[in-house]
Amino acid sequence: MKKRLGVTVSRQIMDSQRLHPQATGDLSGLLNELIVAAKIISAEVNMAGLADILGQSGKKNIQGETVQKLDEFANATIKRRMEQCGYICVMTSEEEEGIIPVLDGYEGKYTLAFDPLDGSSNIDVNVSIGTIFSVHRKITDGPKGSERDLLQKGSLQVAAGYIIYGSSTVLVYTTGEGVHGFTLDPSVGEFFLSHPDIRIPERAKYYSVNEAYTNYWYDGMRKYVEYLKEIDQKTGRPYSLRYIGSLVADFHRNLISGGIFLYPRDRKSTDQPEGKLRLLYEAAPMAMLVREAGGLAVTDDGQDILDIQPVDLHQRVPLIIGSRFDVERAKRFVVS
Ligand code: P6P
Repeated sequence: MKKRLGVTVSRQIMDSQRLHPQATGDLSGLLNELIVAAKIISAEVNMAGLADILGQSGKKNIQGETVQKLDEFANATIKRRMEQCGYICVMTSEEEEGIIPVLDGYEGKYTLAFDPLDGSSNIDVNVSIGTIFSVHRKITDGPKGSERDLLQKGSLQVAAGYIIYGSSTVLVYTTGEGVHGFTLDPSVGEFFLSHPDIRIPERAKYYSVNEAYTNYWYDGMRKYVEYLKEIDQKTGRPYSLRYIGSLVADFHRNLISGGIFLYPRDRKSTDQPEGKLRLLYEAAPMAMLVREAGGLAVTDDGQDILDIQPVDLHQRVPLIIGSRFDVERAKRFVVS
């Protein structure tokens, strides 16, 4: 693909829409509304240090507003924007228990699942955090959306993506025609194409897992992670461990540089036996992105994340995701 300089994300969305003559423009509109929300959140995240300092004192921020917790702010920003955009019929947020309706008369043909600020525990230590989103088509009759419209397989997503608020704010998304990355130029408030047609390297350079939980893993997972520490015959060195503890940051690095991220089942846990990550807001959107970029995402039973039929808005799944060669090899260890 010829490198096109200065392409804005809005231009990319319109170009993609033109490839589908039957398109109504609703998906484009949905993405553009989400992008406005992302810009608002990005501005707030970048002020978080200052706002947070003021917030800790219980004072008002420099605009004289009451300081909100950033994840509450991000959640409210996306809800406020999307409930009246006219492109979705129902939403669900990682931050909220039940479904979130849209305003009467503003029902659209898509659904939205989102994690407004994943990794928010890292805000106070200035570690990258992110917003993750997943879009499906409405499948029930009538204008009102329902839980059934949200509980759809990841393979049926029409769009998925994330915005990572780090040293720069980067939007990465797919509508099923490749994965593209855009970097926000805050001086003009535009996302410009910076990572066209992202392909995850076939082989991982890094592995990302919280080794503090080693004693909670099943044998196959323990053996696999130990294997990664041996000298790799092909490269002559072991893998490097990189674990930030913020899924969007760990996933983004592995997507660009090649890596495998693992959040295994916990054989000792009673409340999180399936691990910590949620299917609708984290595993499924990341699985669509990685598949579109040439990678793979499975559970630690070897099941493709995209094939899982959700039964609960907040169900958790174990996740092995990243470079295809490495995920396939991990499956051979963990699938007993
Ligand atoms: P642990 C952040 O809280 C999060 O949901 C993901 O972003 C991240 O990958 C994971 O939890 C980290 O979990 O148990 O290693 O701290």
